[in-house]
Amino acid sequence: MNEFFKGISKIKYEGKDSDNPLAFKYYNPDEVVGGKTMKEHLRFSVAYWHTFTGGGVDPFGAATFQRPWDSISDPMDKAKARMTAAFEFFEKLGVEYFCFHDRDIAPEGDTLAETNRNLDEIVKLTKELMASSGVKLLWGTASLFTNPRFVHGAATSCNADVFAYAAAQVKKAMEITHELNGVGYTFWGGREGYETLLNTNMKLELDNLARFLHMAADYAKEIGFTGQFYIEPKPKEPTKHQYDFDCATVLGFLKTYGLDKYFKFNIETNHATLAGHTMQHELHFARINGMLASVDANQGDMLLGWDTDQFPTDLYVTTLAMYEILKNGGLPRGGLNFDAKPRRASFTPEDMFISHIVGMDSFALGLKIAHKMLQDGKLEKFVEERYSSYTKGIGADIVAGKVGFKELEQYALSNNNIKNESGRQEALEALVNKYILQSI
Ligand code: XLS
Ligand code: NI
Ligand code: NI
Repeated sequence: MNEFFKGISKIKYEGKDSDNPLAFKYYNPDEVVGGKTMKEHLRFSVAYWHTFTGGGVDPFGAATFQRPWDSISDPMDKAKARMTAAFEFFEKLGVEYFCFHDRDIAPEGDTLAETNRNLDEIVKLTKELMASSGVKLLWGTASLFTNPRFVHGAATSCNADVFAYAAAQVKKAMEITHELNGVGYTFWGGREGYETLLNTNMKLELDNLARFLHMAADYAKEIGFTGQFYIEPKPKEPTKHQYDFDCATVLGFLKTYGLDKYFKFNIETNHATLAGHTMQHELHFARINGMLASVDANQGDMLLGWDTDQFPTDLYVTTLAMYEILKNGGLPRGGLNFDAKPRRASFTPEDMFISHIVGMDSFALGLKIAHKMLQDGKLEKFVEERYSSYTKGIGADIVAGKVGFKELEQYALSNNNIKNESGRQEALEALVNKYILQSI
């Protein structure tokens, strides 16, 4: 078979002293951490759109990425070459999962019927490549944002014909995800939001979004798709006000419309920071509400206000992310999907590998550090003690629902000596630094 990534062989674990950019320094797939292998914990996935479809365009310039399939001009031949190359990439990198949008993997035709035929042809090839490689689909999704028909949104478009088209597209994307045995299906509300209330019926748009998601849940049941449905929150870009702002907003929406039983979250680091949250905040909020299922593992640039989708390299972030993920019991119904792209100037095929390797190493190290933190239990113990007033006396009565305002007033009137303890933030930050530094 034609080799696309010539000169790059299977990426190996060489340990932390290796200088080889094409080797893992920390990610050792079969190494056991807390009873599970790293591979089982981390469930890495490659994002098809960034790694195989995207070319490195930005608002000021054309594609820069040099890819082995660049010279192929027929769109279907190119799509097939990309898919074949993708599996060579997955296998060489040692990643077990991938994710795609319908339009990443197959080109649009002149009609929806032709587009669906293109998709079927590529899905057939994908299925064969999955069978021979053992690589699995983490999730599928539909691009309801690239084509100009989605200029006013998809499920929240003012145009009912667009709503219908989007439904047909998601129906098909769910069918192919089901056929490829996807662990889940993602709903990222690409253009579900608005620019100005001067032209927007927000109530109808939100009601329609809920109607659309109910239809999706009904259809999943009809075709027997039991994979996890994820919603991926994002606060802005492309629209100014995206409806799925952050986990808390989306949970409120899901509960309002009786949808919370069908969905969990796919949380993206760069979206968390765009919403003014840390990634740990979003993961923690989702976890305590039983909604944490999957992660789009990337990072943003704190000086820029858009989704830069960089590979995750910040150990502080990966450590605290893995801390939440371990406390969640892992991501059994999801994974760590690198929704990330190399910088535009990192345009060689080697950069595709190097960027994933760095991301995988950063999460492997984060896993080891977080595991140590949890084993020692010092942070958890501190938090437990900080709230110990609720385990006895009046605190225990509050938690048990035994007292109301009258009893609490009585208590407060006779308690003239309130004493608070230090929150010790800096000491705890020093502790996290110590765990990180000792593990490197
Ligand atoms: C865009 C989103 C997108 C989703 C899948 O910002 O992250 O890539 O992950 O539609
Ligand atoms: Ni994403
Ligand atoms: Ni994103």
